[in-house]
Amino acid sequence: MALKLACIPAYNEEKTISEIVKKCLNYVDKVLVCDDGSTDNTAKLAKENGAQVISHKKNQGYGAAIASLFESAQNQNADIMVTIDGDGQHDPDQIPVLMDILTQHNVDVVIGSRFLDNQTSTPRYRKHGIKIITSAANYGTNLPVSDAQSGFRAYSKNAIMSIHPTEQGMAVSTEILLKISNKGLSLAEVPITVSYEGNTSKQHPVPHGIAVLVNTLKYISVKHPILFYGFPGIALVIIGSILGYQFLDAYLNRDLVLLGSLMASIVLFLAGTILCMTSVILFTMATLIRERY
Ligand SMILES: Nc1nc2c(ncn2[C@@H]2O[C@H](COP(=O)(O)OP(=O)(O)O)[C@@H](O)[C@H]2O)c(=O)[nH]1
Ligand SMILES: [Mg+2]
Repeated sequence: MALKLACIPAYNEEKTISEIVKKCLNYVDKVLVCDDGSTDNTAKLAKENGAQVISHKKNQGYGAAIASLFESAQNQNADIMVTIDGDGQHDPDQIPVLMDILTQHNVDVVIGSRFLDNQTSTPRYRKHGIKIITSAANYGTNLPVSDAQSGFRAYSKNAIMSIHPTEQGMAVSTEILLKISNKGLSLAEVPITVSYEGNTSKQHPVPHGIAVLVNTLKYISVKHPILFYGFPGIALVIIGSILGYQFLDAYLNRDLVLLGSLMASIVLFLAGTILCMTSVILFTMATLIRERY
């Protein structure tokens, strides 16, 4: 029989975890909760309500929790894994919607999106932030998803076995998308609702959004090193050369020492060269890694 798991990353979610575990058990064989170093009763309540609990001694972040859940699903040889947040923002009653698409249409990953159908009124600042991160992720992965930051996802056995996340923070959502793209796994999105009532976030959205965006760019820059490092590097080398020429011209023809131009020229030339070398190294590494896997 196919083993269906619901996997919940949870950090201090004692208010909501019991209800979510109970509801998830209506749709899956087993619920795994990754208690990510909670200092409240999350682990105890999750166990009491029938979940298997994986505990991190210290808080490590959403991505680390997702990685532990993937590892456990792999060890248990799970056939389907649904990840769902522990703070009550996602509705476990929508688990069958994701699982049905997975099994009936034979896709590897189904993402629950809050922006398809617009059933959810996401706060404006959040919506814009998520859209920017999603555009960056789409650019890097070539996957046209509408909600790259959704934690409500379903994975097939093939996806469970081939994805090994490493990113500790929220950018793990982008990292997984990149792995889906690199491994040629199939992907679908379905509309879901997300509740924004009560305390739905552990971090302030602005620094949090910026951190996720920077990390997302990190993944994409590795995939497109020439664009991210090579072209800016060449531009800096050219500007540095122009300034160097200016300095030499003034020195040789007008007996002027343009110290500013000389300094700027050296700095830009060096920075440009470093960027160009970075792009070549990353490009070579990315090619080697692609060949290996
Ligand atoms: N922020 C955060 N969430 C974690 C962590 N570890 C596990 N989680 C869980 O990941 C889910 C999503 O986190 P949340 O802060 O609600 O993210 P947001 O709703 O996207 O702003 C929740 O179920 C958290 O309990 C962690 O270290 N930080
Ligand atoms: Mg939340």
